[in-house]
Amino acid sequence: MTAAWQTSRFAIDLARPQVMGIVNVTPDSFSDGGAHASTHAALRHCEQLIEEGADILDIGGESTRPGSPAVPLEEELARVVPVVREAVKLRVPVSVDTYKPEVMRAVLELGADIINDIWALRQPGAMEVVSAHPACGVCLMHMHRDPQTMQVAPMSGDVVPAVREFLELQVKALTNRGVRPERIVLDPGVGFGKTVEQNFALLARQAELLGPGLPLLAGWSRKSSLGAVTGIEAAGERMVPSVAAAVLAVDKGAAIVRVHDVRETVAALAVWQAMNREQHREETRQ
Ligand code: YH5
Repeated sequence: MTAAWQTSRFAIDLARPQVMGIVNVTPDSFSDGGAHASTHAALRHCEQLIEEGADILDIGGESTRPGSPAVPLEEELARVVPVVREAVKLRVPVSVDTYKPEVMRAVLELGADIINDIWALRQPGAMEVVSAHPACGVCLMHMHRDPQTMQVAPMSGDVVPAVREFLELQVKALTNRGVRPERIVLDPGVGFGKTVEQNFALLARQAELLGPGLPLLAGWSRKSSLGAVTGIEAAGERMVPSVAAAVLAVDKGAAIVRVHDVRETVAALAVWQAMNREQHREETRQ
């Protein structure tokens, strides 16, 4: 018996760690040249990540960094829809990083497999869109406050039970609407309104989040907590700490890691798997 994540078209095998590759469709990451150029660049990036070993693509039209402005609906649709329309023709599951119900509806219509929502379906109408779909997968992430204010006043107290209880509530709300738990994955939301120490507490005690029995997704890639503990200020230079965090998250029970650096993460996880296989062999010996 091995777990799988049920999504629109794929039952994603969680017997080995899955690597979700990040695809940003934003004018700043794929400079000028207009909408067509950024679509083309994003699709090239999708193909590259698949070649590097990505198991899932995560396409997003809003770069959700602390303090970054929200993207208007029409702009997000214009960025994401043309990319998803083509990305679903590639051979891996397509996740879309959005919290807007209109974007969710549009991409599910195009055949997207997973809705990845930093708001955990708290925006009005989002629960309805996901529960109206017969099979799409969903990632529910914990976020304290909102992207504009989350780092102004981070969480206080013991974050681990708070994150767990929040996620449990969202799961209950969704399953009450008829969504099977096999479709749901949980995410502690690294960096979303937490201090550096709180983010690492969520890593150290990640096992406490496995209580609800749902798979965990962890997104440490390039985040500022990794900058804080390494002194690496440029996000683009945080590949090594990002890979380290991905391996640690998997070792602490994460089923999926969301990363920028797919090739390096896949290689690092091959080492973890070689160890893990032997650990299981040892455990089943009497
Ligand atoms: C996540 O953790 N994060 S968008 C700030 C950075 C680097 C990266 C420079 N969507 C997550 O990737 N979805 C985002 O510092 C997400 N889990 C899930 N499920 C933010 C991001 C980033 C922010």
